[in-house]
Amino acid sequence: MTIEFQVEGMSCQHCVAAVTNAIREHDETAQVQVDLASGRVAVESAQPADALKAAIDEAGYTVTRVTSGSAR
Ligand SMILES: [Cu+2]
Repeated sequence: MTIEFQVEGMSCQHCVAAVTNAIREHDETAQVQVDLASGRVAVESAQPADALKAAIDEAGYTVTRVTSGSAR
């Protein structure tokens, strides 16, 4: 399933890596795509959106919106 997060607080590639790693720590098989300019993080994962959101929160970033897409 593809889950899209709108994330606040990412300002550079370090933040992109931090968010990516936080998600990967939770699900090492997750595909993570971060668009720094828009703050959009697309995650391909079988994990529940809530758990992935919590991982992003714990990394110190704010998730303002979660959109779950259909399975690919
Ligand atoms: Cu940064």
